[in-house]
Amino acid sequence: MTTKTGYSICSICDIGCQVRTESEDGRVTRVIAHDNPLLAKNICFKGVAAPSIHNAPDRLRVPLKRVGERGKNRWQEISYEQAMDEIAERLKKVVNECGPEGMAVSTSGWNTQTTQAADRRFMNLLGAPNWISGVSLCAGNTAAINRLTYGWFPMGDFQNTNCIVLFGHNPKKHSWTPIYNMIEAARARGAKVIVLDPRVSEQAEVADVHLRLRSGTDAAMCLGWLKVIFDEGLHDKKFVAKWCTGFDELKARVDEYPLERVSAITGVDQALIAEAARLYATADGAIIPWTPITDMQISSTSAIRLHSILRAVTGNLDVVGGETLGGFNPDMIPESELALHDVLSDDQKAKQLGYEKHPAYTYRVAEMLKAPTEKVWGYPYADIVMGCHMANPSEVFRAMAYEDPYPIKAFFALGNNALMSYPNQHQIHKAMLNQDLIVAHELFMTPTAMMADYVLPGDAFSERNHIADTWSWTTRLGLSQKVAEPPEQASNSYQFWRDLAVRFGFEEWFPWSTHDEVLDYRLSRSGRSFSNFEAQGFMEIPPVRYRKYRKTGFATPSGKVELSSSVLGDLGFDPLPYFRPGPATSEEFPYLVFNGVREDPFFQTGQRNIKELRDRCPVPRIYMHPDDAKREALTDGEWIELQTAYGAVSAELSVQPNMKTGHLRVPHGWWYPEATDTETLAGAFLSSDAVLCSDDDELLDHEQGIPHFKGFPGRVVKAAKPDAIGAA
Ligand SMILES: Nc1nc2c(c(=O)[nH]1)N[C@H]1C(S)=C(S)[C@@H](COP(=O)(O)OP(=O)(O)OC[C@H]3O[C@@H](n4cnc5c(=O)[nH]c(N)nc54)[C@H](O)[C@@H]3O)O[C@H]1N2
Ligand SMILES: Nc1nc2c(c(=O)[nH]1)N[C@H]1C(S)=C(S)[C@@H](COP(=O)(O)OP(=O)(O)OC[C@H]3O[C@@H](n4cnc5c(=O)[nH]c(N)nc54)[C@H](O)[C@@H]3O)O[C@H]1N2
Ligand code: SF4
Ligand SMILES: [Mo]
Repeated sequence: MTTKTGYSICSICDIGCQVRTESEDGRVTRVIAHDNPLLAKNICFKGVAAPSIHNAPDRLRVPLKRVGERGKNRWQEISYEQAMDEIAERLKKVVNECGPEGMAVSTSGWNTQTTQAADRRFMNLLGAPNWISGVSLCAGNTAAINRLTYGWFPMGDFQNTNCIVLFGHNPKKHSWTPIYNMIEAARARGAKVIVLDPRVSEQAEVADVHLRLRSGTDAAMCLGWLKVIFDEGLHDKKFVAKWCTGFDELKARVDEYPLERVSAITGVDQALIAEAARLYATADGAIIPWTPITDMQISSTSAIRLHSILRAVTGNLDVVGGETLGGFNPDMIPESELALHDVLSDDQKAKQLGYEKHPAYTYRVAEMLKAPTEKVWGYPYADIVMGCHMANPSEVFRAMAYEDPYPIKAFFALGNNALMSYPNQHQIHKAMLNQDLIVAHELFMTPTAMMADYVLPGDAFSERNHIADTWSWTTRLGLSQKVAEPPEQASNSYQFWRDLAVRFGFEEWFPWSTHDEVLDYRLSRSGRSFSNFEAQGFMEIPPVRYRKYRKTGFATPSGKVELSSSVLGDLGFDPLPYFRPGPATSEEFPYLVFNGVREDPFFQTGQRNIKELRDRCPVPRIYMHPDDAKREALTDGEWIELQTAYGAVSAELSVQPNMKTGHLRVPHGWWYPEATDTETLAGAFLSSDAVLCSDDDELLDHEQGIPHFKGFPGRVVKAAKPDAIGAA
């Protein structure tokens, strides 16, 4: 028997813990804690379950070609080579008929790990601008908006901070474990924690200050904090005077938000708002860690900008205990370079959907930030958290469904359950039905894969080498080693794009014939290869350098922190942050619904097919306060339907005293792999939050085109458990 042990970057969820992985005869057998005591706690039960996931009996092992009607789950097994030949031919036909903009790609990249920007590289060579990603709703868009204020996306210094502000963000022991551990450690050192959450979440329960704001009102709350900070002179006046532009304009805007108004919008007591603002501003080292909550609101751009403005005006930027602007790791060639963004012509960039109406993370802004980005960070483009210059997903699905403003006829989903991972699932479904070619690259037969023409099996993290670079968010590099063998016909995502590129005559642009060769290339600037890296250790963290802007300025057009954004102003948007309310509740839809509260056993739409995880949470649950349940005559544990003007979700009712009255929580990502019913696509139309929200332009964040998932109107009714769900 051959046994192997290696370091792995777990990709079951996107926080990427480094763990130890063991295999026997090419099959992964165990995932265990790190051998370094500082990292040993960074593991959760999903990571431990990775062998069950990677060895699952329903794991895809052979390329499949659709034989039945689209979405009916009938397949023929074919070889990888045949699949790639046919995909290339069909894509060429689409490109001939529609132009390269007639192709769209959706990926998250968290889990496939291995793309190395080969998707962007291929698309840029082809002239295809319509790349979208789940990071449009999660961190990628935060990165793009942070760049407008100070040119990078900072990371909090958890080790040294005195105050942590969690805008809803609720890491738990089995949900983003490393962040949970860092918060616990900071708390143990005496750091204060402020939580803003409508619910008494796990983090709120132990917080120093808990602001139970109404869902969807974060931007107003931040404006209230700034009002207190400016009125009481708690801002860092020297830093503001020397390094910020637009202070007077910002102050005038903030004056429009006296605490009476902020309290009326958020539902939080004025004194408590002021207490929290003072605690944050006077902490001598405070952080607002990234949160997905403000990534998914109608005022998303303003809310993200307000976080960045709070960091800057309180002097927490690039200082010990505050938030550091990392820049690129000089030892690793960044994806920003590998992507070849300069090869895509200006004309094709301008065809990127979203460019006109919702440009904040499209190429349009990337071009505006090119010169300062190159000056400060050494590269013209900064792909931070993969995002920053992508198309607007809603516009892409509209073009796929209605061929407006032009047709998109080929769609690729790699490691991304696209059908359920954006707003307006009905439109995405319609979009998929109108395609000439859909390719899914997956570990399992998801609802998205069921809609494909070709389903290609991917490899899993135990089956490949990798160096995780946190997608340029930080400068840390982590080692991941292959200990197991992938299924024979499986590919990693780099291989997929390279094999397609070769079929398009782009071989000279892809001189690295395997993923391992790309890793060697990416390390070559430090004179090393992958094997040198693994021989040296499991992780590299370059020393942090503070206040780098003193030498370089900030990577914005003015070189300063732009409290009033010149880029937003030049694009015709309000350059100052503001609060915009979400759609109002009514007699018909009296509750404010928010999605999220991630379930410990699953990552997003995944793992419902893994028994040991599903047993921990067999069905989706909607949370409601006991007073609301009483009024609706509903009892804990019965099946209900949550309805909005756009769709409905079936789930079990969970009556919870820690909910805020008038609010409902709907989980994300539920489908039922055990359901054989293709009418609902294995239950994808029974309990998915993606059916609940519209993505009509007037309901999107103006600047980015982001939907409002936190605080939209809905109601609940009694309903039978849907038959398709079966015995689970
Ligand atoms: N409606 C709605 N949409 C959302 C959200 C929401 O709350 N509601 N949340 C947003 C957020 S926060 C995020 S982070 C994104 C997440 O969006 P995604 O990153 O797409 O997350 P998943 O739903 O887990 O889908 C990932 C898929 O990749 C597959 N996979 C896993 N590992 C590999 C691999 O190594 N190779 C390949 N080829 N495939 C692999 C899994 O089987 C799974 O089907 O969704 C966003 N979209
Ligand atoms: N086990 C597990 N862990 C995960 C994931 C997973 O799928 N499973 N997903 C990972 C990913 S990709 C992400 S993005 C994170 C997401 O996880 P979190 O950052 O924790 O975010 P959510 O789970 O969406 O919601 C967190 C809190 O936000 C509150 N909330 C709802 N609406 C609002 C609002 O409008 N304002 C404020 N301030 N608070 C509000 C909710 O009450 C809830 O307590 O989790 C990560 N961790
Ligand atoms: S928190 Fe769990 S699932 Fe996520 S990377 Fe760490 S071990 Fe893996
Ligand atoms: Mo996320």
